[in-house]
Amino acid sequence: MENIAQRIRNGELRALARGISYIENHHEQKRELLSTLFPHTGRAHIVGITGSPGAGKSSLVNGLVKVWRKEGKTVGIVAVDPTSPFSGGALLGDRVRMRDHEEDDGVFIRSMGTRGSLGGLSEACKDAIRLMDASGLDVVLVETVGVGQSELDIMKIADTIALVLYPSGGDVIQAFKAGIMEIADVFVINKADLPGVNQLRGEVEDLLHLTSEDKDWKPPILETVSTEGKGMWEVVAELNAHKALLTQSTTGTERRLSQLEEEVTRRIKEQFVEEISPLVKEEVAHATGGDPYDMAGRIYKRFKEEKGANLFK
Ligand SMILES: Nc1nc2c(ncn2[C@@H]2O[C@H](COP(=O)(O)OP(=O)(O)OP(=O)(O)O)[C@@H](O)[C@H]2O)c(=O)[nH]1
Ligand SMILES: [Mg+2]
Repeated sequence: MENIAQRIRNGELRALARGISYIENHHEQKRELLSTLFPHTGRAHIVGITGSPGAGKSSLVNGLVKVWRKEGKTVGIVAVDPTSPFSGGALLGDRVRMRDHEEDDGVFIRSMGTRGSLGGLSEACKDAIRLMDASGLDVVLVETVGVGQSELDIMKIADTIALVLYPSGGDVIQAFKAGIMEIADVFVINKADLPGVNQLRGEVEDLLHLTSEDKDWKPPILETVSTEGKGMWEVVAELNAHKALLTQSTTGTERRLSQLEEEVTRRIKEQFVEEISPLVKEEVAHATGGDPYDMAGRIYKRFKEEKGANLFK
């Protein structure tokens, strides 16, 4: 364990790949590996790239990586596909679009799907990002498809979130409803070579007025043609500027603290649910009546009595 943790810290990509497999397969030493490496995290710039299917996220990622590489930074990419029964095609597509970086050992690419992942994709994803962070990669990009709840969870891991939209994609309202508009730090109108850019910009601006008041960061709206590499430097400049702001201001600390609070709360909940569920099963199976409110109250009371001072031990 010492060995693999040390090798990950040394930036060995093969060790990193193995460590991520430990996470996905719930290897018995997964927890120890994560605890060993946690003190060495917090350095990478974690960037979430989200947007509806086909918006051009992978093409954008490909273009952004080129710029970061020119700046001398190393980059890790997590391509997340929660719709994994069909992921074969999508991930293969990503691989094709990212082949520009195949030979580059300053770029590490990993795809993750829900298939086989027991503890939820966002957990596995977060842990994989931590390993990448600990391995010394400067930027870690997380690409997620769609704008649903699991994407939202995954995005909350990021320091900086970019929402990729495209003309006539019709996804602005959907993103707004899903709560992504509120958490996006940078808006990218990709496929700016297609008609309808100004209309889309207007829609985004209108909705932004509703969500962003008195914040110290005003989310920029940028235009790109990812397939031609247009607008990439500008996007990287804004993402870097956002990171710089997080580092300088208290916003970054607040963000990490609230992320930590959320994560710790969730882990406690998971542990609690695991411990109480046998009791719940038993009570429900033998229930002779009563409503769920009564049952929940009774079970909780019994749980506390039985566990006593040993709660959570
Ligand atoms: N015209 C135009 N097409 C683009 C642009 N960027 C990407 N595309 C095309 O849009 C399609 C989808 O691009 P991807 O980069 O795979 O999009 P994605 O958002 O990663 O797609 P999923 O991962 O499947 O959700 C591809 O056929 C790209 O060639 C662009 O700026 N202009
Ligand atoms: Mg993609």
